[in-house]
Amino acid sequence: MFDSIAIVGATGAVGRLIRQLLEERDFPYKKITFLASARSAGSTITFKGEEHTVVELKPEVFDDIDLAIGSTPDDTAEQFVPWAVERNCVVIDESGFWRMDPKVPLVVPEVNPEAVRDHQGIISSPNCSTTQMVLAMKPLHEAGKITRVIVSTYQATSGAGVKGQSDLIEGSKSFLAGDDYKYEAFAHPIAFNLIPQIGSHKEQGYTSEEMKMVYETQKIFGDDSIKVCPTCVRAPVSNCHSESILVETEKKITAEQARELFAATPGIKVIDDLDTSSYPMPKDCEGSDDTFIGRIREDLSCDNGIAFWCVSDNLRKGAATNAVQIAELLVREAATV
Ligand code: A2P
Ligand code: 11C
Repeated sequence: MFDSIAIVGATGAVGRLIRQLLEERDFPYKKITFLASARSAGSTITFKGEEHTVVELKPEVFDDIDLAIGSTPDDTAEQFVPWAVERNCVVIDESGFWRMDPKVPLVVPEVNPEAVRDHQGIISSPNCSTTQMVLAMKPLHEAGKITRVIVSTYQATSGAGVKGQSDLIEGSKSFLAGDDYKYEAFAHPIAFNLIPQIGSHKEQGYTSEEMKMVYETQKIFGDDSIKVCPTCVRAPVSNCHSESILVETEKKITAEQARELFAATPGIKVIDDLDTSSYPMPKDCEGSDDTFIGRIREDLSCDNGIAFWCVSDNLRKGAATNAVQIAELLVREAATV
């Protein structure tokens, strides 16, 4: 039990969802503080029927906070996390800044809950495109040991924040009206288009988003021998990332076995009947904390391959839900010590 908790970045899109989830899931605490930049300090947030004033993020605010859940830009997380940890406040951080630090566990509670036990004050939550993929990989890895993954993503514009959303909506309206539109979040029009680049050029022709999928996956499974070949694509979809995933395993897994393994995994729902055109689609998965899997089939090009389609709400399980689940895991761990 943490007496005093805080949301850092409480005014943001993910911060708003974290608030909603803490309320929905009745997360235990005695005091809650909402932190954001000087821009929003002094504004009010209504939470559980009470008005709270947003407080500016500064080192001293962590003097009496035990647990902070942060969803801020990377440079803000780089700065505030040490302020909190120095004051014995545990931080669950959504940003990309701390994820690959060897001292920081990177956790998806259904996949590697044991990793939180070694934390030294900071626990990171993975990138949204990694989280849904590792959750889907987990039962297949346990059953057949995954050696290789080929993944192509179809990522929603909400992954690029509020500006990504307005680019999709306003860009689409302008496209249909034949007007010009100046895109802010994307280098190319996203309306009626696909953009095969998310993030900057990182290494060997792969983007930063793609390399997150490689390194974060290996860290979460504690296994650098898992080879991941990603292609990340921005799609004109408002919310929910979709992924076409092909995994190769040491031990053969049939499509039927894979279907059963997925169905038995907490956090996964299977929708898979091609004859009735039943499969997960972003429009149906929005607002759910689950990760949805369909189109499960054996690879025609190699002996031990399983191909499937995976959709998840990138703002929920991809961000806010995973962070709140890590907080719940910490509470359960503390109760068993
Ligand atoms: P603010 O609303 O005051 O800018 P989003 O990803 O939806 O843009 O949200 C980012 C969150 O991180 C917001 O709550 C934002 O607060 C917060 N944030 C951004 N920059 C800073 C900063 N320099 N210090 C504190 N909070 C920040
Ligand atoms: C996107 N996945 O869809 C990104 C957003 O490392 O947490 C989240 C980036 C991150 O653009």
